[in-house]
Amino acid sequence: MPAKSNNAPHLFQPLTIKSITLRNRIGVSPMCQYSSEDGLANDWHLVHLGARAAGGAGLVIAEATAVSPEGRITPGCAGLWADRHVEPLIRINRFVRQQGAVPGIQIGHAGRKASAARPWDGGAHLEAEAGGWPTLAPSALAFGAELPMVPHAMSIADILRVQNDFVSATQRALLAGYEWLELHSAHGYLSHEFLSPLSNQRTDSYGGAFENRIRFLLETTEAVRRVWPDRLPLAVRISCTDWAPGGWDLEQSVELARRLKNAGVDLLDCSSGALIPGVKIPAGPGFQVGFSEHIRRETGLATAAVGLITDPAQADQIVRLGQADVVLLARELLRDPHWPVRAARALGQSTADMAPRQYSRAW
Ligand code: 531
Repeated sequence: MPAKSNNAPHLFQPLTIKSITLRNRIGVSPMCQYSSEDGLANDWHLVHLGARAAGGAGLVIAEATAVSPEGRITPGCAGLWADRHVEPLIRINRFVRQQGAVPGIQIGHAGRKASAARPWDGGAHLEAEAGGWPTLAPSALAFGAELPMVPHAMSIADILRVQNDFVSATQRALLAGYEWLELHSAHGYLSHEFLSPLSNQRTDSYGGAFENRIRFLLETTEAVRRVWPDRLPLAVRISCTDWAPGGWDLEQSVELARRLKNAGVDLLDCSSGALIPGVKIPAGPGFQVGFSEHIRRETGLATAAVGLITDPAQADQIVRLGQADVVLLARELLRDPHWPVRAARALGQSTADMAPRQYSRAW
């Protein structure tokens, strides 16, 4: 494909994956709000996600949502471990769709990084008396000094239970009206902990060789794909590198992407890092885009680029050059929910299908 031809897709070209069409290539990256009680969504989530849907994003992905109570990062994290979580999400997703965006959700399990205080309460591991709980991980290795709790090394029964939790959460996500599902296998949470030799020192079939370390994610993906309808996109977020010697890296990510593609994954969301503390990350504008570009080129799998994407021309170029199919913005969309409309104007594109008519006098 001639990546630089004038017909190349750009930021405001729709994207169809399976039966779902995004009105543009701009997605709201999943961002923890730490604002749930007992995992339930509330008015904060309606306003946070709704505002960004009204702001013109094509895809709005709800925050990392725990598949089990012990899989929450903090006591304020969202959850889908019980049927009662579904109803408030239905309302939010209806609103997101009414604004022309596709509602998505990221589901995950925080592994050894679970049971922490909310960031504004310091983010440290919680003692039991402060509402903390025992954590689970592939191996009994703590994250580090700032999250020192040693997790319980998962038994095979634990692994099967968590995989079943992913399946049940997927079924609830469907009932809640989500049209895009992302499995969280990045940022040092449970599934990433299985992938990386730095956190996975198991000697059974879930540790050691590459084939074994990817087993948890591949089996989970296959099980989820069986209940998540074929017509709906399934994405996986990975950390493409641990930025650490002896850790997970881009070469393994490429091979994993091939396996995930065969397992029915439609898009790989390419992030990096957060498995271990104290790592030097060369963060700068679009610093993870190269991972997305490489994996997309090597595997033919659709990708999303994320990380310090803030500028309309930069975002447009990522899509135009074939470095990613979708750009996911996080903090920039916190600063300005209307960034997509602003970007369209900056790039001389129509805002017709983006700016809400209630706000039309503003543009
Ligand atoms: C930290 C983070 C952001 C981007 C790259 C690496 C790490 N985030 C990760 C979030 C939780 C809040 C902190 C999740 O992935 C759930």
